[in-house]
Amino acid sequence: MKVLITGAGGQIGCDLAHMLKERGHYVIATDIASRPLAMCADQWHHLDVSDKNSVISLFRQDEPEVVYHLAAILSARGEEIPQQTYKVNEIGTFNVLEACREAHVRQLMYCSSIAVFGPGTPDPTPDDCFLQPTTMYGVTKVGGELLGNYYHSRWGFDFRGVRFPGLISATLPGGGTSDYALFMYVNGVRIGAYESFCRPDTRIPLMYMPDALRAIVELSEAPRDRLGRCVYNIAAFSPPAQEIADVVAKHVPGVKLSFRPDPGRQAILDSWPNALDDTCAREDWGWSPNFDLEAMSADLIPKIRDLLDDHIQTPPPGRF
Ligand code: AKB
Repeated sequence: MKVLITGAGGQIGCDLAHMLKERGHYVIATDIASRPLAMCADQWHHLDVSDKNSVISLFRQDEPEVVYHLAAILSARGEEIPQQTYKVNEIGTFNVLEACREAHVRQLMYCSSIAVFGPGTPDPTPDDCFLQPTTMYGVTKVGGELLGNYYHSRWGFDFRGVRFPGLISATLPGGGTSDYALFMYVNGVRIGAYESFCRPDTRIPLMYMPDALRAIVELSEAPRDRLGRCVYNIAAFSPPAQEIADVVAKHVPGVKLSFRPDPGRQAILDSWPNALDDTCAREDWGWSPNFDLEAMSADLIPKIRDLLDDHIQTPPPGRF
């Protein structure tokens, strides 16, 4: 099957392309940025999702059956450039939905996030709960969910999405507020130290990348008549930041992990749920995570060491 990915140059793209190739798909990867070294897609195209004509003409030319829409500016970066974030995330999602309609794409897979929620949600937070995010990123993710639901009910378009927790992988993120968790691992292994920009008691939903990829691919493959909704919470683990530091320290002897909260990013973290209730995903399409914090750490730390040995990536200095 022909699958197209938008925003494939970000944290998820290379790993998702790899998983889709392993499942036998022909993968067309697109991004406004240049092709990452580790990208294994069959084709790479430059694509700015905020440019509607380019999105429509690429979809018409390549005729993908399924589109994974990853292109987005994340929460911390989004607060620095809210107008651009609206353009890429909200208008970009509208353009992708319109292009799907015009080019007869069968299905759109949408990456939403815990950032659709704001302060005061129940713990754990269910799928159907008030959505009052405090960030532009969160506002645009709510907008994308609602647009997708509209295309589903108005035209029967097969729109599906997951609300990702903060994702942890050996591949570097770009501008997220959940990135403190990932950098404890990456910088802890790479330079033996990391100062987190949050309090040690900060607790948000997190997930290891292989589970996140499996979730979105399994949701794509689930029979539509089993799905009671378009967008699902998915959950794995929600440790306090101090617990992550303790696990990293156990695996990386001598690592120095400290905490210096940044008020802006701490406020965003405090506005997000502590944990998600993913009962609907479990019941409708059999979702279940494979990795808890300990299993992830045992798998991830050797991968980060391998990447450093291969010099595939070096974290940019001062990046969140
Ligand atoms: C972010 O921190 O902005 C993202 C997210 C949780 O959606 N990783």
